[in-house]
Amino acid sequence: QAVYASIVKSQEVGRKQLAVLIDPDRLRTQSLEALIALAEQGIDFFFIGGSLLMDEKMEECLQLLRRSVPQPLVIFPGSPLQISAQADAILLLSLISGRNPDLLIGQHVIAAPYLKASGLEIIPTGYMLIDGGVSTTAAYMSGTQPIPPEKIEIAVCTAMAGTMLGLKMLYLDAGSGAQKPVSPEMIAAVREEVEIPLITGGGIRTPEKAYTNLRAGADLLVVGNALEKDPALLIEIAAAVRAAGNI
Ligand code: 1GP
Repeated sequence: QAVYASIVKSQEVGRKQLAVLIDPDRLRTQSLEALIALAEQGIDFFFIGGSLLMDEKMEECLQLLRRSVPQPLVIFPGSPLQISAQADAILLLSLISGRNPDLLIGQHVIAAPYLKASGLEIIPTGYMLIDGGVSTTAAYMSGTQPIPPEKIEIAVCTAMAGTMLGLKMLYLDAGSGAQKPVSPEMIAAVREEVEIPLITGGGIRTPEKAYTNLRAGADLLVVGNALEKDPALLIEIAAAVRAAGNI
């Protein structure tokens, strides 16, 4: 349980963490190479996955990362097709903001024997999609309705229920490429009621937003699109992540 243990340990000491999301479908080799070259600049994890994978690029991507960077590789799966023993861990997502039984238990049943055989560290994660102002691939592909951003109390109760069901982390996601990231008000309200590690992401494009959402109570920030477009932004985002921690 090395990945989860490191997230919990960071949370305990108030250190904030950064995961760079690599979506194998979207990423140009150039950006991946640039990110690899900057990997020492404050990346804690690489997350790999996407709501829709069009070809075999995921394995290639994992191979390249495994050869090139020391950080743990964590699968953020869009489907059971994205299980690979080349990674270190997988977020076993339960889409608790939605009411699609397939993404609450169905796909997990299909995946279970593969997950067991893979030897991956499995981190049961309550996944909450929050409406980010544009229709995201995640919302469309999951056939679920994201939580409206102003319905903070629904997000809080969903998070509480996820915790009571025994999930180990919560991921508040506005969806990849969201216009509006999850609001600091929603993050703070969820933080107030639950103790497990909180991940947030979706539409984070500036160090200021990274800082605000971590200060609001998230422990781990995920950034994808913005770094794919401009890998050099990593330096500023990583500095904001460090600054948001207590140490
Ligand atoms: C999406 O939270 C991640 O699931 C990352 O989103 O690509 O918008 O940074 P972005």
